[in-house]
Amino acid sequence: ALALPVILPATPAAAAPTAPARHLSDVIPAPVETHPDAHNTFRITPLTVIRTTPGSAAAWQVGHQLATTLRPATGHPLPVLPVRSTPLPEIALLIGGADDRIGQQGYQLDVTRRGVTIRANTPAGLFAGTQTLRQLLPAEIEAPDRQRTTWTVPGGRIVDYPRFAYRGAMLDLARHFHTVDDITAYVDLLSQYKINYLHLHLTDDQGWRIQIDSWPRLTTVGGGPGTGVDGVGPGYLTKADYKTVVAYAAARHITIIPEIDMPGHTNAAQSTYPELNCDGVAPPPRTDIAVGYSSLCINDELTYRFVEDVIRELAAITPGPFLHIGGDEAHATTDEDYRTFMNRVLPLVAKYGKRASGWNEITQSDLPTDAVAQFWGTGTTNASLAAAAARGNKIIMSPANKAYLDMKYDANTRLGLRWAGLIEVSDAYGWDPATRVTGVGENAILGVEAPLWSETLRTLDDIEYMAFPRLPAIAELGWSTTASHDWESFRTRLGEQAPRWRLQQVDFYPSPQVPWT
Ligand code: TNX
Repeated sequence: ALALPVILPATPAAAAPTAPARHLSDVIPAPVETHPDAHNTFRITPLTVIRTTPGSAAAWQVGHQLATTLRPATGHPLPVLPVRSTPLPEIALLIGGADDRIGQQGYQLDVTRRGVTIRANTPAGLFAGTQTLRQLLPAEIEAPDRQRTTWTVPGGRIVDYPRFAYRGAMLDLARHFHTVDDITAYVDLLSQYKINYLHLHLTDDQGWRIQIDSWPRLTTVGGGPGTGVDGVGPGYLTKADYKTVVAYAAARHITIIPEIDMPGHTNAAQSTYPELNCDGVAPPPRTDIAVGYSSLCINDELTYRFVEDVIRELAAITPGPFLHIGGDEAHATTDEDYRTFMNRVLPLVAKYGKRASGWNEITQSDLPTDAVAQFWGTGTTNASLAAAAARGNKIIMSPANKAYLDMKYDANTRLGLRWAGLIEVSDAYGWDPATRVTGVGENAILGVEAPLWSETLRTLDDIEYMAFPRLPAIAELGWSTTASHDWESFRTRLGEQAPRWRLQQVDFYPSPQVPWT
C-alpha cells in the first residue's frame, strides 16, 4: 500500500490578543472634532504601505518618521512610497485637500476599512496628524520590540487644529546642565503632545551653557567644572551640539528658542570676566539658588559689546524667529537702568533678524510691538502686561502657580520647589489662558508655555517625573478648544497614556487624581 504522507492540520494560530478598542476622541490634546464610524475600522497588516504626496520631500520625511515609529512593535515592513495611489491598504500622508479650518498646523484624519488618510496644508500639520494616529493605535505600539496584537485604528474622521499658534516647553540648562541626549529625549516626548516650541534657558547665575567664540571662557569657566547648583551641574552645548538639538527638534516640528537671561541672572558671566562688572572685580561663582543679586554694568559700553557679540553669534545658529532676552528678577538693577538696558538691547535683537521675547518684566520698558512677553506671575492682574497687550504685544502664558513644572505636586514630592504653591494635575489643567490675567484676552495670547527650572533636577528621569503628567495638561490647554475643557474627560484620557509611558520608560508621577490604566 502506498504510504500517504500524513498531512497534519495546520496548528490554528493562537488568536492575537485584542487590545481594548480605542475611540477617536481618546487623544491628548483633545481633537477639535471627531466623527466616529464604528463600522469602518482599519487594521495595519504586513501588507500596509505608507504613501506620501509625490514631490514633497517633507511629506516623505513625515512618512519615514511614522514608519520608524510603527515598525518595531508591529514588525511590519511599512514601506514609504511617494506615489499617487497603491492597490494596497495604505496610510496616506497628503499635502492639501483638507477641511478649510485646519490652517497651517492642523490636519484632517480619515479612517476607513481601506486605509488611513491624513491631510494637511503643511508638513507640521501632517506630523501632528501622525501623533494623533499613534495615540489611536493600541498602547503596545510604543513597545521597542514586536508585539502580538491587532493593530486596529478606530474608523471615522477627525478635523483638528490648535487654539493657539504657540505651545511651548522650557528647559533650564543653567542650574544643572542637561546633555544633548536628554534634551532630544525630551523633544521626543514633547512632540507627541503637539508642543511646537522648546525654549532653552541657556544662562543664569550658576552656569553659562552655550559656546560663544568671542568670549570663550563663558563656557570653559562659566559652564565648567564646579558650576551648577551645588557645583554638580557642569557642562555646556558647543555650537555643534546646539545645531544638533535645533535640527533634531526641527525634524519633529519643534522650534528652539534660545534664552540669554539679562541684565540680572548673569553671575556666571560676571564671575568669569571681571570687566563685565562695574568695579572690575569678578564676584565668586555661585552654586546656591538665590535670585536677584546680579546685574550687568548698565553704563559701561563694554556691556553692550558683550551683549551684541552674544546675540550675533546666537542668532547666527538659530533658524527660529525668536531670541529670548530674559529680563526677569533684575532686583540689582534700578528701574531706570533696566529701561536704559532694554532700550539698548531690544534693537540688537532686531539688528540680527530676530524677534525678542522676554519674561513679563520687559513690559516695563519701551517694547517694539513685535516683542513677546512671557507672563510668569501668580496673580490675576498685571498692569504693565495688560498695557503691552493693549498696545498689540503678544503674550505667552506661563503662570507659575499653574504652568511651572518645577513646583512640587504635593508636600511629599521629593523634587521641585514650592514658592508658587503645590501643583497637582487638576491645578495644572484647571485654568484658562485667556481669562487668567485681566486685560489679556484670547486675541492678545500667542500661546502657553510650561517652564521646567532645574534647581533640583539632574537626570532625564527627574525631568520626566516633573513634566509627566502635567506637561500634557498644558499642551491640551494650548491646543484644544475651551468647549472641550473637561477634567473628567482629561483625567480619563491621561490615565490611558500610562501604558504608553511605561513602554517608553517615562518616569511619571502616578497622581492619585488620575485613574491610571
Ligand atoms: C523664578 S520664573 C525664576 C527662576 C527660578 C524659578 C524657580 C522666572 C522668570 N525666574 O530664576 O529658577 O523661579 O521656580
